[in-house]
Amino acid sequence: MGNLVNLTLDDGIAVVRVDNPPVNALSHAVRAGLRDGLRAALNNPQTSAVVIFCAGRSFFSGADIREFGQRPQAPFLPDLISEIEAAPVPVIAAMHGNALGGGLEVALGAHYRVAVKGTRFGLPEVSLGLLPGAGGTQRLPRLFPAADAARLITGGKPVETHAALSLGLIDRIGSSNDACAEGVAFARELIAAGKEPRRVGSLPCNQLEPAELEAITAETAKAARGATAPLACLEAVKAAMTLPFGEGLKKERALFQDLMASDESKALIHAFFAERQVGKLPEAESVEPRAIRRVGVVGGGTMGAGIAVSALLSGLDVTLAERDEAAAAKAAASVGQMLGNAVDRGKLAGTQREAILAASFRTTTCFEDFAPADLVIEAVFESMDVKKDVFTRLDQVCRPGAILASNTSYLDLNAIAAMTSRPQDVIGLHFFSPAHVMRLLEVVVGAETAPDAVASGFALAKRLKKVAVRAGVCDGFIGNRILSHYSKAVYGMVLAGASPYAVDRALTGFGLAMGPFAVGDLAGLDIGWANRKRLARYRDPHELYPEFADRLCELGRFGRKSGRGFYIYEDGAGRARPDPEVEEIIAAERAAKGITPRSIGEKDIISRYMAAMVNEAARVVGDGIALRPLDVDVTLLNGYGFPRWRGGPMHYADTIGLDQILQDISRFHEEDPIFWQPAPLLERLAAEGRTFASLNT
Ligand code: 3H9
Repeated sequence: MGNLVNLTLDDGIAVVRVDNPPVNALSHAVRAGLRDGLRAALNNPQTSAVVIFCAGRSFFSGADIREFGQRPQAPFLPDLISEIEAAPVPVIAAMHGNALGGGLEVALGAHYRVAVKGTRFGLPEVSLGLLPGAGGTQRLPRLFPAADAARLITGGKPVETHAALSLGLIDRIGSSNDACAEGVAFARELIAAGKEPRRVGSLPCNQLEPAELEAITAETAKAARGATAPLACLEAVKAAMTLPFGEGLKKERALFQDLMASDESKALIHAFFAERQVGKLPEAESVEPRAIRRVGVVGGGTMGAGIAVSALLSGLDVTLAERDEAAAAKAAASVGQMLGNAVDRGKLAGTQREAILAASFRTTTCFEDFAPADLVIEAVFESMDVKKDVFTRLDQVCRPGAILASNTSYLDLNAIAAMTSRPQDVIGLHFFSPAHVMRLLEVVVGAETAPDAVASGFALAKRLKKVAVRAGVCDGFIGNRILSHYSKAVYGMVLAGASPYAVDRALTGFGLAMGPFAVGDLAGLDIGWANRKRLARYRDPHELYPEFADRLCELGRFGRKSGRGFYIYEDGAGRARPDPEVEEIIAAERAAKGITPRSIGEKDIISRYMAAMVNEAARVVGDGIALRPLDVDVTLLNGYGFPRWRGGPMHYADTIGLDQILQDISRFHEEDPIFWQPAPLLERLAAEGRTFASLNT
């Protein structure tokens, strides 16, 4: 049974207890131990029921993802689950924490299911580019209403205990927090009532109406944005409805194996582990983060208010400063409204909103009110002079040891820190708009930032349920620096002949949530315009500078907020329509520059976009701005809409080959030798036959 599984028998009830921290993944050793424990229990004539239970914080969280890609070793999970289902005495899954993926499939193989309050149940395989491959797609629709089963499997989102009970996934919710005791008590009741094993595989499968199937197929395809696993999940569910159970299992297995071999699942598994590794920082490993309870926010615009809301939703106390009473009242109204939206979305109860606003939030016009704060985040206008003034004043009023953070998205953090007498306490906390929604937080580390201030930035991100990435100081840090570069490639393509609409179409086809021109319109074209003006003095005079984006801004076309940008937004519903006037402006610029437009196909658009992104990302890693390639991937996945199923730009580059990226760059170099220069790190790795992943240690 090994040392991870232990078996006890008390008054006819066998308890198979698994203990494989941290999340009870179903590793080879666990599967073998579980099988041996089950067999030993069933071989004992005294056993009248078996309870499967996990120690620690959770029931099984799924197959052991670290074993994927290695040679599979028996016992295989589907066989083990069939053995559980075939047991001649009732088997009860007693659950707490999470019952996910293969873990929930074990529970579906059991005959009865009990869980304590707060347990979450889900089949998240789709988010790893897989489908539930141990009978989940065949058993769930036999227990659950068919549409709910299909959505749970294709969407991968877990359900909570009460929903699980009402949908028929579990038989009861325990009255205590002790899952094992609940399982044993349930087992005793079942025996007393003379209950037999109840095998889900023997139940008839619930069916989807044709209209429901059509609707679910359409919504799944839309949400997939080019990923294949969600539709494969649906195919497996359809097999459950049309084939006998055993045949359905075979179909599920075949689909699972195809997905397991796909680039998509490798990319998604990379993303899963990258998001966990990104928080592992050598510099902050042995230090304790500083306690953060009271937060100050300077500036109540969209960003400041979003930051305040993010902190309030995580139970922090917030004081927000604005320059005068009118601005403070406006900021308070925005915060109230954002919290109201959280109520509408079911994230917060209306009474909680009132309680938060009454007890944990206040505005001020006076920096002295930041005296007790543990952390103050500046989110004022993106101007060095304004930021310097704010930090000079914060330095005077904040208590020693308080962390002073800037939300700057481009500016030099070291110059900001130099305005204080405590540069060791200054960090960048670069939130993404809307700050209470977007998952990414760049923690920018200045030349003198103390390790415990860095650790505090990461601890704060965790509290705010965000993914933090460590970034060094440079113009734009990781994400915006790379964005600035590939934006130039995008503008360059348009100048060379592509229409902005064709570029957006090609890139959404590649899997991006939105094309770059639609994103520009959403963010406001004036932001990029201001940035280009700021950087104008550093521009190479020989560089081919596209002016059409500036022309649009000069015409007051700032994007969605002004009703026109690259697209026209006329109906108020946010629908975007291409605009011939934009094409005329671009055509006029080409003519003035003597450029004969040529056709640039979808494939070429994607190659240029990706080559520019990967090339700058390689410089960002080479310059030490990002610690590892995986930090770039996590940044682009969580802040820039990069398709998760492609794993991030560095993983994508490894997938298609660094040589290929270099060849593309040298092909484009012939057209524009200033812009297309290969990054030294990219050249070195390609020459050594290595991948970006080889640097992800
Ligand atoms: C599957 O089941 C396939 C089957 O259908 C068919 C098979 C034939 N394996 O996230 P955390 C590690 S596919 C290995 O920080 P939390 C994780 O890397 C699987 N390791 O904790 C981290 O390690 P480290 C379907 C795993 O409390 C540590 O555990 N299941 C696994 O924030 C702590 O993780 C899933 O997709 C695993 N399955 O969240 C569930 N899971 O400390 C995936 C975690 O070295 N897991 N680790 O960095 C999760 O969603 C979250 O980890 C969970 C806990 C919600 C469980």
